[in-house]
Amino acid sequence: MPQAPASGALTPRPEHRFTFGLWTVGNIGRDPFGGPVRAPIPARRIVEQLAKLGAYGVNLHDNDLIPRDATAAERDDIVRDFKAALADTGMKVPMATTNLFGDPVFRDGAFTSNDARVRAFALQKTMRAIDLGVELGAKTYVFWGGREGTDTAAAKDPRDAIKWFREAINYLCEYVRAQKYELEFALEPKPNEPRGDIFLPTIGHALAFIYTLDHPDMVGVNPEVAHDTMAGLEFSHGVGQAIEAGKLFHIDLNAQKPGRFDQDLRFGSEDIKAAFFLVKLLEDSGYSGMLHFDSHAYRTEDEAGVWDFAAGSMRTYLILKEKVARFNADAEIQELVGALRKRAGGEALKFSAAAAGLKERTFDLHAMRAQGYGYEKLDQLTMEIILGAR
Ligand code: GLT
Ligand code: MN
Ligand code: MN
Repeated sequence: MPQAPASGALTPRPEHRFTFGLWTVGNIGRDPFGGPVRAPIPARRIVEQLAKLGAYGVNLHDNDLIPRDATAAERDDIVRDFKAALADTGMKVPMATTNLFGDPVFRDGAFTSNDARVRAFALQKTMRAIDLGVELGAKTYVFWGGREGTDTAAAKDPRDAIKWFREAINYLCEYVRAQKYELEFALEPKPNEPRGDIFLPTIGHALAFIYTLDHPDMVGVNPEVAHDTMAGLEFSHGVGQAIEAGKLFHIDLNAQKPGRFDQDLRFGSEDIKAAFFLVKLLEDSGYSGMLHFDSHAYRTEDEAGVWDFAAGSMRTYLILKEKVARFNADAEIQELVGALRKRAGGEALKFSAAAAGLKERTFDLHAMRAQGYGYEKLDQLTMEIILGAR
């Protein structure tokens, strides 16, 4: 008989490393067809409420905390109050980022704008936001290039855009080094929205770009469930490739139906099987970075619904983590998995001129063609774990 998870296992705690953005729980429900439906929640209340729910920390864009037109004195007051809220609750700011998409100046992009002055201004804004992030304790700095793209391919030669993007990231790596900050960069891919087409649209594009930088060791990725799902991709494959390359610096968890606008739904609320295998990958690989929920409550919700959304995001992760443990401990499943591993073999196919015997080897193609793999059974057993029947 299935057993209930150990008491407390589904209760979020700081050691689980769950984080939210100020902009996520603070989302006021604006969309292209309607204005806000919720009042902004003051930053202090967000910090206190997330701490109460068991989160580890809160992330922010410069302008989530500090209005665009704030004076230096206003900035300092806001930062002081925010730091006090962090100190009172023990909450951390592990990640920070720059808003390079809201201001009309970025309508043609920031690092890839066709206007050289805009590109320079984007660097200035980012350096200041990096200073703020570091002041708050951030160790990871995210770059989501929402406006880095085109609405018409007539606008830009993509080769120029990539060169400008590289120039900007190289510049900022040098800035971090010069300041002796302990900060890593994480590029966040997205295929489209708000631009018709965005540069570095997938995890693979971002990874390839990283190796062309002056300091590739400083830069990794921050993939998001919704963004790969929008592109019809299997998210866990991209995440797996990033982990294998040592480049998963951060992750944005949420949910999404394919073929739609960026929904940023509560983690696990769509495609529960994909969510299960994502949690399995993160847990089995020993990923030790932040588990950031980049999502927001349905537009139908009031503030109570926002906190239901936040609590639900963390609880679903923990439920799936418990299911993963059950999968890993299930004797029948492990027998199938063990047989597959045995078949996969340990020896790597490595070419050497001396051992050129492979060209002459005889294969039992008849048997190899006839064999089945047993995935129907394995998948069904997995589904039974997910559905609570095992
Ligand atoms: C924005 C976007 C997200 C990014 C955030 C970081 S901002 O909400 O939709 O995917 O992660 O800039
Ligand atoms: Mn998103
Ligand atoms: Mn995101």
